Amino acid sequence: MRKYLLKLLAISIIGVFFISSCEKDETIYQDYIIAGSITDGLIYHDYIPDDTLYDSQYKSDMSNVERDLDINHDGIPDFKFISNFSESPAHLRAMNRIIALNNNAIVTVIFRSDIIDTLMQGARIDANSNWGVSDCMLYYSSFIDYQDDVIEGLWKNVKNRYIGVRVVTDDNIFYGWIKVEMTSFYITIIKEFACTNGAHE
Ligand SMILES: [Ca+2]
Repeated sequence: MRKYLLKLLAISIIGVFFISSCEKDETIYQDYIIAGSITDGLIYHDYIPDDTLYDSQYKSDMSNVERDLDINHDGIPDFKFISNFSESPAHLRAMNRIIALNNNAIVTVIFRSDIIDTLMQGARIDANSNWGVSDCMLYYSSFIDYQDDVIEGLWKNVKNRYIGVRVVTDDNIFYGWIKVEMTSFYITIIKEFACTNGAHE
């Protein structure tokens, strides 16, 4: 009987530890973030309406639209979206890229440290993600005389995917995601973003 009670007690203790460790993972989110997660405790911003990076006034001249994002809401811009578009009878060029400012970084694909990955909802973003160079491409296409062309990037016509980001300050690291869509190959739409409250290293 005593042996049975001890066994029951041991199982109960393990159970309590297991449950509390699960709760911890769901509520703290210090060292990682899950793409698409808007759990309590995260810094979150929803664009209403969505922010469309498009200059409706462009004609044949170069059009340039920029946006600064302050992901961790500390008043310091963290990422700069840049959308260029130019067109003439002989050429067409569209470039949509993001600059990681200061010491911040963007999750890129393994084979190119300047091509932004298209993360699915539920993807984990943490220290082990593939962090790229500061100047990264969403999508770039250039056609000259409608013959030569350059195409780079993965975001053409992409919806419901996420950009993984990291903001590094003097004493904190913040992990975040940005939900972006691209209409056709040249219009970037920023929809929402979230960020941890800072992981003490
Ligand atoms: Ca900031």
